[in-house]
Amino acid sequence: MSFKCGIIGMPNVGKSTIFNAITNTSQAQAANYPFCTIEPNTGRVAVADERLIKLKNIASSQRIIPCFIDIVDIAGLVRGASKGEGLGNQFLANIREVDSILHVVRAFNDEDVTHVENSVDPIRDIEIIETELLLADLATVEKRLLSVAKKTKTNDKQAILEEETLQKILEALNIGKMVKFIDFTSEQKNILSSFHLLTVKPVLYIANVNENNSDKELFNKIKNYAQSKESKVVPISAKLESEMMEFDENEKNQFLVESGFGGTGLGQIIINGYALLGLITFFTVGEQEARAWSVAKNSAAPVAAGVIHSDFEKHFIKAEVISYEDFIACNGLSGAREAGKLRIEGKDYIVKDGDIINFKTGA
Ligand SMILES: Nc1nc2c(ncn2[C@@H]2O[C@H](COP(=O)(O)OP(=O)(O)OP(=O)(O)O)[C@@H](O)[C@H]2O)c(=O)[nH]1
Ligand SMILES: [Mg+2]
Repeated sequence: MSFKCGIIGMPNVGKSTIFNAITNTSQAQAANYPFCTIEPNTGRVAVADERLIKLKNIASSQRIIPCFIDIVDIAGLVRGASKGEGLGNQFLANIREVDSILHVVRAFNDEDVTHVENSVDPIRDIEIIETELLLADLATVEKRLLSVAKKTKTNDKQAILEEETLQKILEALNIGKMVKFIDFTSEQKNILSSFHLLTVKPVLYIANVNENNSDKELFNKIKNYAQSKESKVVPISAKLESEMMEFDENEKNQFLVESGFGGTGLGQIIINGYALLGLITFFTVGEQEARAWSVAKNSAAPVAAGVIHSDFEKHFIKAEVISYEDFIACNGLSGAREAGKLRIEGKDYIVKDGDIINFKTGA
């Protein structure tokens, strides 16, 4: 199972350039005119995790298999998209399909690069996009309320819960509050995904900054905004990264650090994106492979087993668990077992980041 991150933003702000840089391809056409991208581009990136190398070495596994994230480069969005302006509806349908959003915001000055609003103003740009997402959700909720009203007349319990949840969402959207900031009951939370809303998705902001990341004024505006939305911003220079396609990962990283960045754009997105999505990593380690898997934080052991194979969740019996630290300290499985660090856990066990797990299933 891999997670899908959608790249969104205003037209011509560098989304496809960033997509190419982080997927290390030239797959997406990037050009200096708005709406260059129409059909979404998709690429898959491996999540680098140094722990995998150590696990492979200790267990003498033949190979490493990292987790993967799918990146989708989506068409640009303008004012009125929720009413069909620009590539409106098509764009919104592409966003519905992703698990989380990478919102690219222009934070570089270059008179040669067209801005559809004719000036560089990151907060205005963010607000245009987020307003369109809110309006799209509003339309979805209003439509759904009309269809559920027919069922509530018959006192259908599920329909009543749905209507009550939709009303709560409607009130929030009407005051400009995104769905992810609403306090839902667990019953309401359970039906939320069936509405396919947009403002429920986690957003990580990407500031497309100039080549030496020196213009802190524009960047800090985005940083403050991101903080106010309980999110984060990663600075990336699309231009600089797109000029380093020939570099290997280490060279790229070193060059970017020297240029005033925290590392490669992809590295920064993964570090910040994982936390934002509430994802953790667990491992399976054997002679054949040392492999990383992603699961949502606070997942019980059977859910984690289900990530490996959907049948494993149903037929879960128990999990043999060693923490990453214990596995390293005891030099592997047998050492950990001898030291009493291998735990047998049942279906209520909450998987921790770094756990090395061997699932026993009846499947
Ligand atoms: N100076 C400068 N130009 C950039 C930067 N990033 C992108 N550009 C240029 O901006 C133009 C648009 O880039 P794209 O990556 O196609 O932008 P996009 O957001 O995918 O555009 P649409 O698909 O049309 O929405 C291209 O000419 C890029 O070379 C940057 O960091 N600095
Ligand atoms: Mg594009």
